[in-house]
Amino acid sequence: ELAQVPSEQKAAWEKYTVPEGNDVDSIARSIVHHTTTTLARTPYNMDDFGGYQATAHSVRDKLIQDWNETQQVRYGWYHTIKDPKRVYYLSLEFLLGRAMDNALLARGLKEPYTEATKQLGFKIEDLLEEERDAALGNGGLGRLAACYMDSLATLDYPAWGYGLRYTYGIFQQKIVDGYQNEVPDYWLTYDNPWELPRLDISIEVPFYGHVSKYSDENGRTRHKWEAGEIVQAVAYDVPIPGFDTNNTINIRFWSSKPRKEFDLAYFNSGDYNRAVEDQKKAENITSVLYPNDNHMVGKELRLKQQYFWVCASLHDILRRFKKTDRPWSEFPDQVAIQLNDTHPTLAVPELMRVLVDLEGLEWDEAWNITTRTFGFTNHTVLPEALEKWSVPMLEHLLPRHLQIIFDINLYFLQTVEKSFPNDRDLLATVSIIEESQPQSVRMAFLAVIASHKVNGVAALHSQIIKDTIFAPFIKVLGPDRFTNKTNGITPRRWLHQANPDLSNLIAKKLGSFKFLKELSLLDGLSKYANDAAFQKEWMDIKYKNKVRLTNLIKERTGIEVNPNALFDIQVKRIHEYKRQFMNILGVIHRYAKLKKMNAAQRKEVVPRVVIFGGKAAPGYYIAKLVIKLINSVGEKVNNDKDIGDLLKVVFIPDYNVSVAEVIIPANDISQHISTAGTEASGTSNMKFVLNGGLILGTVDGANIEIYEEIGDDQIFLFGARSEQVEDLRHVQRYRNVPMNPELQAVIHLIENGTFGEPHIFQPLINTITVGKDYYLISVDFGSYLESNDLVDEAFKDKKAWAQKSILCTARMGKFSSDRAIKEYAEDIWNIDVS
Ligand code: GFP
Ligand code: GFP
Repeated sequence: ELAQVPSEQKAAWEKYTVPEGNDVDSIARSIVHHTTTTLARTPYNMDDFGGYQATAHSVRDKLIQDWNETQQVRYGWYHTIKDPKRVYYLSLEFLLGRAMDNALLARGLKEPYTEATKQLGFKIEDLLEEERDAALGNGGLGRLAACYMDSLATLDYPAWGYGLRYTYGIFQQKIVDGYQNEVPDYWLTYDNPWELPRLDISIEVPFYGHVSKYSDENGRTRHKWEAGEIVQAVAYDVPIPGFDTNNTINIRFWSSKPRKEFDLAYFNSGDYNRAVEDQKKAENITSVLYPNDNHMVGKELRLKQQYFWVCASLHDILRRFKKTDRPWSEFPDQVAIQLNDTHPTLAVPELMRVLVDLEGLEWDEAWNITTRTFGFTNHTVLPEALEKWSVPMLEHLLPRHLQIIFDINLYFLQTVEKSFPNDRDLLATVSIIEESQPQSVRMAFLAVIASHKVNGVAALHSQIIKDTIFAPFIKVLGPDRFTNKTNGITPRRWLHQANPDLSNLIAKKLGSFKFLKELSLLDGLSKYANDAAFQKEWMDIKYKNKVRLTNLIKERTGIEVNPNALFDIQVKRIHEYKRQFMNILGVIHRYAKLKKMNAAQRKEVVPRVVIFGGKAAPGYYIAKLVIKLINSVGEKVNNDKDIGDLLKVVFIPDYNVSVAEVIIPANDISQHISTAGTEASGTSNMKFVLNGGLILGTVDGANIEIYEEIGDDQIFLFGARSEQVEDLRHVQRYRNVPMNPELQAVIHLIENGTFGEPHIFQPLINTITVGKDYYLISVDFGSYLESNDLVDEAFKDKKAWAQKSILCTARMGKFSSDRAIKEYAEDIWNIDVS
């Protein structure tokens, strides 16, 4: 219970609340103060890391002040003027990257901090480099969550994120002998200044045990879950500053801790070791982020993570709601909860359990509240990614939740039966329970049934989910439940922070930095696209960014590349559906072609640097072979003196958010070449184009909407269309279609040992041999090569290319995450800005 400060002491509180200044002197003072107190160091034993830490603590102080202001004065219920409806974004991944530069830019404090640190003998760029990425995510889904938090804060929405504080983030990737090795990412080695431990906020999370029935005073049958194990969830808050506003929102990350009380049974029986063991087991729950991208693992520990997180988050939300004494029926008017993928779907039975078992509501009322509260975002249609939990495992870990899921299913199927009598097949197709051996729970179906809105992440993807995985639900629930929310990215990090020179140039041209909060203003650049002087300024910055990447490549791989070459980039998780394999096969084709050319022909060639980056899931054998192949091809090509700068192949190790910030601004072209219909959206495509790059891509995900905005002179689209894919697969499979001859020739080069021991790559080659090729590389290879030639041709015309580059940036207004978040706020969450 928080008490108001009595009026006598209020004066004292006010007197001693002296806000710190934002001038250089005050900033330098606070850095020195943190050096000598927080770090207990002195100028005599300082280094860049210490400088970073002290500066970070100084910035953190400012964020906390804004955080308090936002949470307590603006939204905090007891001080407040308003008690607005809030949105809670539940995401098992938040790929935040570094915080310091972001915070400085958000608060407009980069300049005084640069000066203050300079006076103390540091270079701010060096200090920023000392920060370790917060890498609590795999790829697109986690980075999307981070962009959305940035927009929610910037647009002044009352929002919170809830996640898990993994002790180990996504592994660090080392390349040894061309192969990926994984190193654990123990990112909390040093103190993390960007989180506020709130050890007082802790929630008990039950597991296992059994359910008993009893009659309440009204003679109603009620259920009581008696847990077999209880783990403590402790809160760590990470402030998320809005850009050019003091609004600072929060992500609450939960960490598992042993319960405060020892298990008395063990203690009394004198089994001290056993008691300690159990305590340690509790800490395991949040120790590691599962490194599987688009692949479901049926491990009990993963299920435990999900429930642990959902239970703690929901109880925190419910506690906050209960402070106002509103009736339960108003819960959905105060609270919107977004399920980021199916990972948090256990929140559905958990809310039902609280409302029915603990609060004594009738089932129907509880269900009504539940469905009005939740929204669900689907991010993939890949079957191997769709979560299904085995019924026996659920029953063991969460016996009451399983009962509730069965009841939800029963009532749902009853309503379906009423509307569609005698349609047994329909009942089986929409059932939450899959009649597999053992039975399993289809989490996506549960999420669809329990949410008032279900959305995909790009127009094509939202259509595909309606046509395929959720098609029967259109019939049963009606089309209105389904909607599209095309993804977006924050221009603050992906333009202003990653590409400061370009951001400054744009501001100079447009007269202000307003475009960073209203991205469609970029359109104002279009009229200069043809202006020779502006083109020069624009391309000079591109060149500078390419030099910056050239240095990073040299430093991380030892490879020297020429910044005048065309930089062709594909960075993302390594996955068969994303077809990095096709890219490297295309590179081999290019190499073979170059080798056959005479000197005169080579003169006409556009030199190209093909850049890859991305992690493969540790158990994903084929994806890891793709990495090996890229490195083997690079080894051969890069050392071929005869070819020189005409072609270079680079694999940048340990791709992460901060590396992306260097890579993306340096692109001339980026590749987004998934088999049509497999990449739900993609978001890096948006980042590359925003930074003045063209796209080489398939007619998939958000590529299509980018094409609609930037026009076909700025994008090279190729390949099969999604509506053809199924037929093509069938044909490939059963008709013995011969492999594309150019592809055949490339495979031959691998098999004859041009790139080292061929047997290593056999399993990879087998994935595309006749009768297989699920991702249709052979089908698309011809048009892929043609598009690559078109790219070369276009790049030769420097002036036209500069114009295209400017138009790319100018036309990206739609892809701001601000636009996406406003759509969610209006159509799904029904929340207002504060
Ligand atoms: C409470 C108070 C807030 C305070 C936070 C700190 O919020 O003013 O900033 O605790 O955790 F109301 P709730 O989490 O209870 O909303
Ligand atoms: C998934 C999808 C992407 C999509 C993101 C964000 O990404 O197409 O852009 O979610 O919606 F596959 P990953 O988490 O799998 O990278």
